[in-house]
Amino acid sequence: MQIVTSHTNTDFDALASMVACTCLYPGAVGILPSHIMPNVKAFLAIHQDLLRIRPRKELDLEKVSALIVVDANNWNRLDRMEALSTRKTLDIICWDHHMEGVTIEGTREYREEVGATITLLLEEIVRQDTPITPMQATLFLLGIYDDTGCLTFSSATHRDARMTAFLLENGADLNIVTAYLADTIDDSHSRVFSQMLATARIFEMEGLKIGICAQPVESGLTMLASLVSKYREFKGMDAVFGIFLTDQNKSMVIGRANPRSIDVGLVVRALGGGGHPAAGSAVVKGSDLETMVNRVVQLIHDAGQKETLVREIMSDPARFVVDPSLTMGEARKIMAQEKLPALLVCDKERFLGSLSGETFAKAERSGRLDTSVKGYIKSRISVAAPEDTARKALERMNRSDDGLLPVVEQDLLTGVLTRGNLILHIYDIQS
Ligand SMILES: [Mn+2]
Repeated sequence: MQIVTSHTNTDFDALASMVACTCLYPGAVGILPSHIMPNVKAFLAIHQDLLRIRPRKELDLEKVSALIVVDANNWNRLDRMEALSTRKTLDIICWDHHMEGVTIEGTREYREEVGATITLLLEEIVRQDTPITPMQATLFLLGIYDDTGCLTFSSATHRDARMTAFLLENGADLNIVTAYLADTIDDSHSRVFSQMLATARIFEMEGLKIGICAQPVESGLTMLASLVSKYREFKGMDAVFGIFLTDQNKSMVIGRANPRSIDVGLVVRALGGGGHPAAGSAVVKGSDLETMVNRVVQLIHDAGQKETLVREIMSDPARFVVDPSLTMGEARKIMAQEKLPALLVCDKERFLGSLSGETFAKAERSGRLDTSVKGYIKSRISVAAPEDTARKALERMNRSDDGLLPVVEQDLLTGVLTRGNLILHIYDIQS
């Protein structure tokens, strides 16, 4: 008998991947681990008869001739399958997206870094043109959404998104998907969350509100990243780091931040993990909670020091600059020709202020385009200094009507910060 199984605490990605295998491998029977996530249990309560899946307790290991393992790479994570690990002739196929800590060695391995294991199986379903029902499409979409936070986690890839489109084309029902995803937080998550609320350490750093939540959690508990995100939203923090001790000497560090605050990626990369300015995580071995908290706090301070400064991202202001001797008509022509959002008026290098499109419209309405720009210069405007942080400049930009910030140092115009500069910075694109 060929069986397909997955990890205990079975989540939707695991269940979806098992069911996909029953489509791809005719005759394969899904073996459901004894402990499954509550929302998966709720789904099965209605759908189980439609799926080729049996509970673990009905399985006789002696009868197993071939094994397919999905969404798991370690014998410890399966439900009492160790006896198979030493069976020499057993054919093992692995479909998985966990790259670290592999102990199950397959005869054939399909292990790739995508957001959900079901994505890899769906690509195979598309290749083989295997038909799927709308009910299966719905379950498969639950698998992708459950593992990728509805495609919002940084682990999500374009491949997961492409398979999401394929499932929607094949009748996946979003009403059912949301109904089952809504239940993904259970009692153990509530306990972790209350603990976060009660024990988090909160501190301020250069005007940023930062929280650190450190606690032991039961191993295998998923959704910790969502709890960190929820906590940050709930408390209105700029950045939050969750440090979760998952067993004796392993902790998971998860960071979530407003992209305009500190760079989470810098912190988690220093711990051997990965991520982006707004989200990232790392698994650290061999440290107790207190040591980890101190390390993370230190790294947050270091990351604060490495903030991008205005002078590193600003542009040369030359094309925005006009002389105060011009008339409004002449200045307006330059602005239109160069397609600029505003002009900066400088007497030599001394910055006097700006001229906006609105000002020109006003001058035109009153028939005063032939008068000097001097009377129209707006001097009370938002500016930035070269040593300001890009984060501070972003806030200033919210208050700028012109969509640009003159960079001024001791009355002299040294640069200009445009929306383009800030976009390149936020999206971390090298210009
Ligand atoms: Mn998974």
